[in-house]
Amino acid sequence: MAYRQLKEELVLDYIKNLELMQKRFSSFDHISINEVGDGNLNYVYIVTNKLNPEETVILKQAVPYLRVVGESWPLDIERMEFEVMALRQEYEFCPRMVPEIYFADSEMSLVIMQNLNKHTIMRGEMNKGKKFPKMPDHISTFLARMLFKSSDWGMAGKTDKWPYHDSAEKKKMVKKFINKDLCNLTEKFIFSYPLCDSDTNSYTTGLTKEDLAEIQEDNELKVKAALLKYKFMNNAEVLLHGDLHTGSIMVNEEETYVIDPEFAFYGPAGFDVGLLLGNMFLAYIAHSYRQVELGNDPYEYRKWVLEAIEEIWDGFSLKYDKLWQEKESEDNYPMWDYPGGKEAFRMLRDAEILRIFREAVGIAGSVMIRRTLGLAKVSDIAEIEDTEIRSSLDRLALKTGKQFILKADSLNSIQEVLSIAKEISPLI
Ligand code: ADP
Ligand code: SR1
Ligand code: MG
Repeated sequence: MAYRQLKEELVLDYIKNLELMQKRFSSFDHISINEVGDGNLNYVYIVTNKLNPEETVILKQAVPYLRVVGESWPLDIERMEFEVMALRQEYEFCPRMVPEIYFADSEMSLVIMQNLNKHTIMRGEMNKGKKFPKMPDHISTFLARMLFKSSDWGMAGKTDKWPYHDSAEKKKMVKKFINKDLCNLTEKFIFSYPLCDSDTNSYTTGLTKEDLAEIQEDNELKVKAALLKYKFMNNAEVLLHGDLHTGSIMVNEEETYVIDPEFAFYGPAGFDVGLLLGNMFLAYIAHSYRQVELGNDPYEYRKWVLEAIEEIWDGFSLKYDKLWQEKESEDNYPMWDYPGGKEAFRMLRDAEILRIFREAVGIAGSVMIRRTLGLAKVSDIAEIEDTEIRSSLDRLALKTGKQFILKADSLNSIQEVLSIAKEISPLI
């Protein structure tokens, strides 16, 4: 079927005619359809049988433009294919952590998937001051599995002939995930526009020329940010989600799901970790005010956010390391089979994890700057109404982001990263 945009009134017609949906819904006589796409790119409909709310699906369709900007910014609708391919790959590595796909139609650029109706978007819940004690363990598992299993370290095929490891499968994956349109958005909206005086930027009126110059006219910062962008463009290391912020995570007390991987591509290993940590640090800053607004002493919640950040990093690094050791012992690769070889293997793992860590810190900084100066905002700080308070929090986000980028290459532990954040926005 040739592409046409399904407006709300057309969704039911479309669903009704699908054999798979006829099996899932006992009747189409009392269906409710609600558009919930609070995202920047697509239309998302919840389709539910009002007589049996367990009969429910999500239909997500791409439109041929960037929704947050409008039709003046055309965008390839092929992007839904990347979301579908990524969801399938994530489901293989991390079952029960991404929604199940029920049906996909590439010509219509849409996917019908599991409605995570027992989960809510983590950002919104965090804004309300909710804690999710199991989330760091879950999300670090997701990150470790995705990043290790899709890498050359994790995908090397086992062969018994020299050179023992074979990279063909990974190269096929890199090719499959050339996601040029959405990478182009990231290159521009994260790594370029916020770092210069671009028309696309938008920020709190209270930020001064000096605040902007601190970011947009600092040579050392601009060089480091440009190098991060270059890594993003060139280092096809692991299959990334590509947009792993707290609005792409759906949670409840027991479970954590990751949605919306349309930006998936093969990129630098620190990118997803950095994106997530940057968003958590924005929450840390936002809650110096949000908690007061909620009538609480900010200390306790902000402490939890920092502990969650630490737990995500520690969990990720330990699990990544463990997956690597398991892979090595399964493959019985002779590289480390000599006296002292095990120590060399450990040194390699440590060096690689440190490299990912430093890259993630730089990315976290880039994300904090883009969400403050760039077009696409996140609600944590942006939805605080008082302009003066918002400006002061924006300033903290810029300062923290800047220090992360400047210091990333000299940092060795997550505690050092937390210390930078606490120096700029004290945990009180
Ligand atoms: P976009 O790609 O436009 O950013 P998202 O995939 O983030 O869109 O979806 C927008 C919103 O739709 C989410 O914030 C969430 O509220 C809802 N949503 C998306 N997928 C699901 C799902 N599988 N189950 C429940 N709600 C979902
Ligand atoms: C203007 S680009 C839109 C942004 O929304 C998505 O969720 C990504 O974060 C992207 O950068
Ligand atoms: Mg999206």
